[in-house]
Amino acid sequence: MTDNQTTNGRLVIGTQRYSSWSLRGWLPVKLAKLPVTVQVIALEGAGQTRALKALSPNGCVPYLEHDGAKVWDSLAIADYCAEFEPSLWPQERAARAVARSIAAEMHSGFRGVRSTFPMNLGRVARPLTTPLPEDAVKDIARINTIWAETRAQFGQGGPYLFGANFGIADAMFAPVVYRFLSYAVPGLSEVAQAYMQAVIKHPLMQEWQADAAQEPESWQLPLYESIP
Ligand SMILES: N[C@@H](CCC(=O)N[C@@H](CS)C(=O)NCC(=O)O)C(=O)O
Repeated sequence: MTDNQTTNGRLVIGTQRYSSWSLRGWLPVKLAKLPVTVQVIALEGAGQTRALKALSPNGCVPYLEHDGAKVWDSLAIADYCAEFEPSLWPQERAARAVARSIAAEMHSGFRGVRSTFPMNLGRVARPLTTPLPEDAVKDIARINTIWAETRAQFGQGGPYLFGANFGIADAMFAPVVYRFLSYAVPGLSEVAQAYMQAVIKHPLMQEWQADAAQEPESWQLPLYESIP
């Protein structure tokens, strides 16, 4: 959105340092250039943010209001954005089927990675001091496979999962990239390393990181900052 454009709604997100689901919703909204203002709510941790409970239908972020439509849940927001910017999904049917499948797989799974490596943009390449739980190891292997297979089959035209366009599938995995880099997660292939570098260099990822760095220190939560 440019400064002289009229806004037509809002996207509510949580603390950018931590809120992985917010990042998944914010990226498609930005890519589709929906003219909405972004409202950031400080998360209280462990799903207990009181300000959110009365604000969005499911008490969670991301939450989008746009031109009379209300959309909650990151994947629903992504799909809503694709109505305005169809290139958020690959054009070709079989590629689009894979993109939808891996986006859904990310959205509904990978609890091992999520709970072991909470997103924290303030943590830089610092491995956990404890052994990785088995479910996290399994998730890492599966993500490695998804990235390798998708890049090999559909990625020839550029550095992202489906080539030159950073799309919804990339947006769904974007927080995973931050998590893997923050915790210097071991066992990632060269393809995965190259993909992660391409993702963090994307201008919108740089914008998100810059915004997160501006957040007040008082928004930081010991729950996430004290992970050894
Ligand atoms: N499945 C939802 C998950 C959303 C979610 O759990 N968001 C977290 C923040 S990352 C949240 O709003 N938690 C509620 C809270 O902090 O009170 C989605 O895809 O949007």
